[in-house]
Amino acid sequence: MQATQTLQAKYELPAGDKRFIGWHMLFGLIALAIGTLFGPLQAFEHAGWDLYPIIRPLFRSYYQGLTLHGVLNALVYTTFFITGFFTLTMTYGLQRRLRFPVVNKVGFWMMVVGLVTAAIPILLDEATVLYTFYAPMEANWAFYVGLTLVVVGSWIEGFGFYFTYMAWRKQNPGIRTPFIAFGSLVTMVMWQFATLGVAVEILTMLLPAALGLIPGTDPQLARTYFWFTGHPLVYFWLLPAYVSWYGMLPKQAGGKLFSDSLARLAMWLFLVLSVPLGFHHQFVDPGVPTAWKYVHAVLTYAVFFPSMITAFTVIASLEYAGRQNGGKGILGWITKLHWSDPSVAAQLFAGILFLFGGIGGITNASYNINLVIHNTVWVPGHLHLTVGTAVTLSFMGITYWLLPHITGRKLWGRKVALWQAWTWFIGMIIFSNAMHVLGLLGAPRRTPLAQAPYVPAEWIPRQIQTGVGGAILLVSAILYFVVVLKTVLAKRAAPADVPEIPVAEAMRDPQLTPAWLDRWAPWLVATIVLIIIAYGPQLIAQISGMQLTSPGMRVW
Ligand code: HAS
Ligand code: CU
Repeated sequence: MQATQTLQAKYELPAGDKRFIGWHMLFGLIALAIGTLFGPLQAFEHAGWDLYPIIRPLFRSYYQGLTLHGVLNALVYTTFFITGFFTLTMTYGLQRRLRFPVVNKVGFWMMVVGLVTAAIPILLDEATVLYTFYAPMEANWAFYVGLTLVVVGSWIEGFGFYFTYMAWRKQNPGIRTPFIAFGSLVTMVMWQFATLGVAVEILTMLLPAALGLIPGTDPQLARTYFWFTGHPLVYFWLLPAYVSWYGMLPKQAGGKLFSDSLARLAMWLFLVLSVPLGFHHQFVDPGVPTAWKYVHAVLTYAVFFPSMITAFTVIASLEYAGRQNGGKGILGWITKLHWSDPSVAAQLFAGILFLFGGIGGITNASYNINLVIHNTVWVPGHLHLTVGTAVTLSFMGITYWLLPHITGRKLWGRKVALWQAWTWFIGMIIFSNAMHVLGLLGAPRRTPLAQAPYVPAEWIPRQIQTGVGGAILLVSAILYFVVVLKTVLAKRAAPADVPEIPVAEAMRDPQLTPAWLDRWAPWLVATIVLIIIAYGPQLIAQISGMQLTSPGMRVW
């Protein structure tokens, strides 16, 4: 392993690979820029400052805006960013080029075609079905074709990573897979299992219905297919951030990865446990028997553990870093964590807010409490701490070294970038706190509250708080894009000013990590068996009772 680590220092990403990663970032960040704009519009609407009438000639409704927000941010930005980031972690981690670059290119351009195909009907208000596109709402067929192409494109990029890994493995028998590549592979494999649900949903039901080939859909079965994918989707977003928190952030903070074994164990547990939990999104669905909801609730508590392992291991790594930097006392090390580095600060804030997002997640997973918060504004409060902060703010932090690295520039405006991280943190605390409380007070999610006739007085201060949080987040988003644009449009910098790719060394030689933590077969078998146990009987029952009788609806 020592040999690979020295190599790591020497390997330089070839210019072509940097460009290819850059293309991913370009599309991902354009999606984020457009998608994010609609967030504040929603928040302002809740506060009673409805700007939708002003943009009406372009965007017809709150729901069209909400669809753009969810699809572009949660589905498109994430997928492009993640496949691009993994191109870096795979090749730099394994110290080699992609085995078949053409495979990854085909996958990437298929995602681009898919993005355009799905975006057109959304922009034309022909697919205002939100990012969960529940049946029997029916979008224009092109929306489903586009999403399918994005998913299949991401699979193909995944295959490109597997070929690369297999080629590396052949040349490096017995060597532990370098962690950042390992984590990326596990994430992609998990994603391929996970997306089978939505693939079946679209190809057997939504698309044929939209094309008029079948009379209608079965909404209950469609929801089951959707959440088969929809829950693990959240770990597809989260695990790349974990790859960075375990494998990169400790180095940036001045330390080492506390335990390579625990990091790998957490990743394997996510592979095994991410998929078989989808019914925790369907606790109120009458067509799912209570016993199966119970099974999925228990498994949801199980997937809490790898995140607890992560909290422990990442914080231990950070504590080590803080002490290396001269921190003393029980908490003194926290102040020594390179807070002035915007990439570090962004990821630390992301982790801190994720502690609260995780508590909310466990609240959601508790069946009887879920009945209180389900379909209320609490849920978007939760998802903005998780995907909206733990993931997005981490990805923003990552771009603060990644974009300069791949473009050969110096990060423009470190102070501005630092302000960006702080404003996201503060704005999100205000925003998500308001959303959580509003949810407990009974405010429904996905509702233009300013137009609702039933709003009690006690909601109003929280609605205004939502708007204030949204305004701060808008400022933060603008700062982010200013930093990004100023950085990539600047002149090339001297090599010494261009950030390196941070890869954290483990405290103990990874070769000492037990071999079973670097072996695929048992984990793949466990994953498949658990999915069959948790979903098999219900899928058989729901498919054999399927009734394609709900005609497609256009509710917008
Ligand atoms: Fe969730 C709904 C349960 C995690 C996203 N979730 C959602 C929705 C989204 C979402 C988008 O059981 C809405 C879907 C929709 O539109 O309907 N969620 C959970 C549970 C977890 C969880 C149990 N969710 C996530 C993550 C997401 C995400 C991660 C995105 C990335 N969620 C639910 C449930 C629902 C739900 C129900 C359905 C609600 C309903 O009724 O509709 C767990 O995985 C959480 C575990 C997390 C932890 C936290 C560990 C903390 C760490 C931070 C360490 C700190 C550091 C900083 C590094 C245990 C790792 C240190 C800093 C220093 C300065 C020292
Ligand atoms: Cu979930």
